[in-house]
Amino acid sequence: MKNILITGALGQIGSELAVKLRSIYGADHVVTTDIRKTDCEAAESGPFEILDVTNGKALLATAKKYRADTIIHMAAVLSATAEANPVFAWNLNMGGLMNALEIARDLNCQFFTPSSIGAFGPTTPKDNTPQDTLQRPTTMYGVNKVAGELLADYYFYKFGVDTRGLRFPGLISYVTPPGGGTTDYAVEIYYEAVKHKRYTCYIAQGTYMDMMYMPDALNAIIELMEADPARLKHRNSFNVTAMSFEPEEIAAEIRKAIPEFKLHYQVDPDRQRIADSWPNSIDATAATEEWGFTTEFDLAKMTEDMLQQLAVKQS
Ligand code: AKB
Repeated sequence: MKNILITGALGQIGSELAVKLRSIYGADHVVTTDIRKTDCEAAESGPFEILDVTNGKALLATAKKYRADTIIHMAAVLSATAEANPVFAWNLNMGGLMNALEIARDLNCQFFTPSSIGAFGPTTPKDNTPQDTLQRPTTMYGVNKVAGELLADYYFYKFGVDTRGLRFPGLISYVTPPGGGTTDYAVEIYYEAVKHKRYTCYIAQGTYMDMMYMPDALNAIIELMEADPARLKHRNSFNVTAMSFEPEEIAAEIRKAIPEFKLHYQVDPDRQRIADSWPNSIDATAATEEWGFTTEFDLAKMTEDMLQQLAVKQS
């Protein structure tokens, strides 16, 4: 990775990844792009271009302009937004991915794009979900993710493009909030705990989903991209996770610092349906064996850091 182009770079993952990559590879070697500009470090700390990934010509021109040898393709909508707008999601998530893969092929770029626990469905084994298993998702987001995994593998087998990917769980961060996801409650709960000492959760009590703290997710992307290709039996995409919990467990952890914190429920049937179709917990053994995946943050350590950082941010 010498000259890196990130699409959707001002979103939840991209905005932090860009800053970290610039600190490693140099500010001028990471160009951030997004459909619109917002005031944030990822847009200000190095080159930034407005870019709609469904415009393949514009994407190619930007990749050429910055002599990209690596494309990190983040531009996509998340599960709840995709479910509300399935045609829009298909066009953006698949159209953008196809354009980005074609340019990676054309310019001989290494390529990363995230998949998700959303690539699994109700018929997938629910607990300790294996790396290689049944994937019949019942959401548009899941359909996009499975198709994206297959497409990225196809570009590797057919054209030799060095495609790599991770199946991310819910990602938790105090920097850029997520939007339109099913796991977003696990971020909102911290903001509300610090601000109002209470939270009304749209996901039902007892619903387990995998989660990971953003610093671990960023390390995982960089480690996978730097991994020796000879060790990779899989490419698109590796199961990765740091923890699995249900809302009461995160609330109990928050109460260690904010004892008066109250958790109520007002379940959103649409997002609950999505959550119910996903695994309770996934198995990341393949990632550990093939490129040394590890995590630093469990629920306790993440909660301590989130509450401290948000207290400063919201003061
Ligand atoms: C979502 O909830 O849609 C995402 C994901 C797990 O892919 N956070």
